[in-house]
Amino acid sequence: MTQAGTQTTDGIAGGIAGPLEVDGIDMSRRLPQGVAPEDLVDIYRRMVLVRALDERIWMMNRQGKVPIAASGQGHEAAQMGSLLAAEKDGNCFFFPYYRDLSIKMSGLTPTQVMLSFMGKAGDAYSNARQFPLQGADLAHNIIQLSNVVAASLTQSVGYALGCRMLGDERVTLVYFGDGASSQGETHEAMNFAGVHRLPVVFICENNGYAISVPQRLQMAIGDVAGRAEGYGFPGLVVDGMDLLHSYEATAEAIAHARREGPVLLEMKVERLMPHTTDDDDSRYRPREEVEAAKLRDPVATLGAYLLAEAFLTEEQEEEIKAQARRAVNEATDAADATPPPDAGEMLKHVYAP
Ligand SMILES: Cc1ncc(C[n+]2csc(CCOP(=O)(O)OP(=O)(O)O)c2C)c(N)n1
Repeated sequence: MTQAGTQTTDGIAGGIAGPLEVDGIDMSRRLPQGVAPEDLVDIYRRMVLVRALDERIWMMNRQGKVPIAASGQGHEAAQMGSLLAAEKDGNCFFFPYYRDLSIKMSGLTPTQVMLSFMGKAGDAYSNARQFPLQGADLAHNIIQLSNVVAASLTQSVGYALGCRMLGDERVTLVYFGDGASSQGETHEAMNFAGVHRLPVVFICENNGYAISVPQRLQMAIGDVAGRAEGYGFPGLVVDGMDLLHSYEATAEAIAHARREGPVLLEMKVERLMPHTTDDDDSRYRPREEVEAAKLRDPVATLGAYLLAEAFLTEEQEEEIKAQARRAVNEATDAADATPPPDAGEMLKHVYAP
């Protein structure tokens, strides 16, 4: 793959990489080893469902039924590509952040997602005690204790150290934004992980904004990946709008992390929506910029690729979208009809009985 300005085909060395290319060939147009067309169709199906849910959640916020949500629209290829790599590896643990619906969907039904966003009884993460989908889904190796920016980085490094002490070969994947990469806790986490060569893949989903603050006002460098050098491990820039780039980079990073220690992947993505449902991005983001970003929509890009490669017919693609619409409608109705948690349960797990 890539390395410190040079490109090699035998794994990660150290430093900053350019776009993921091998001998000048754009890897996004070549099926990676171990990935079958059916894998990509399955991932596309999941991406379409996540997008449909994300859009519905936003709509339900406008109807007053979802208190707050952070959309993952534009981040799906980075999230799904990394998830596919982790699923194929089979021994990974996830510390996602609030924008990572694709990661959390790996263990949830659409109805469970809607229950959580609508604050209803049965929310699998915290039974509606917390921000939607915050807490833990240990059955699917996922922890996101809060949305305190960068807090999960130190937790993830501690988790990775614990795995090492227990002799478990598990690799920890921790996800965060570009803004989080400027936080002090990120420094502590990366420094500690670098010193102890811990098996952690740091995945920065760089959408260029921390709420309304553009990247140039939060750091004096162009690539977050460059920070890795200061901690003594490789940092790679990845086209996070491209599923195959994201998959390949993460697959190599997981192998490297298990063998030699941490890797920082900076997945360059686009935030297609405002920061959260509470935000009005027209106050700080030119509309032309958002429109241009939408032309690079990662879900549409993957769909077009699958059609062009004849991995999918137009009828099958239509059916995938129709299935997603049905699933989201059913999930919305089911969650809407579910009561909130029993008020008498509010203090459960908070105070000792
Ligand atoms: C420690 C802390 N400071 C501030 C906030 C408020 N806050 C929530 S999200 C956010 C921006 C984070 O931006 P970034 O890390 O780039 O992720 P993005 O939301 O763009 O995906 C901020 C400042 C917070 N949640 N935690």
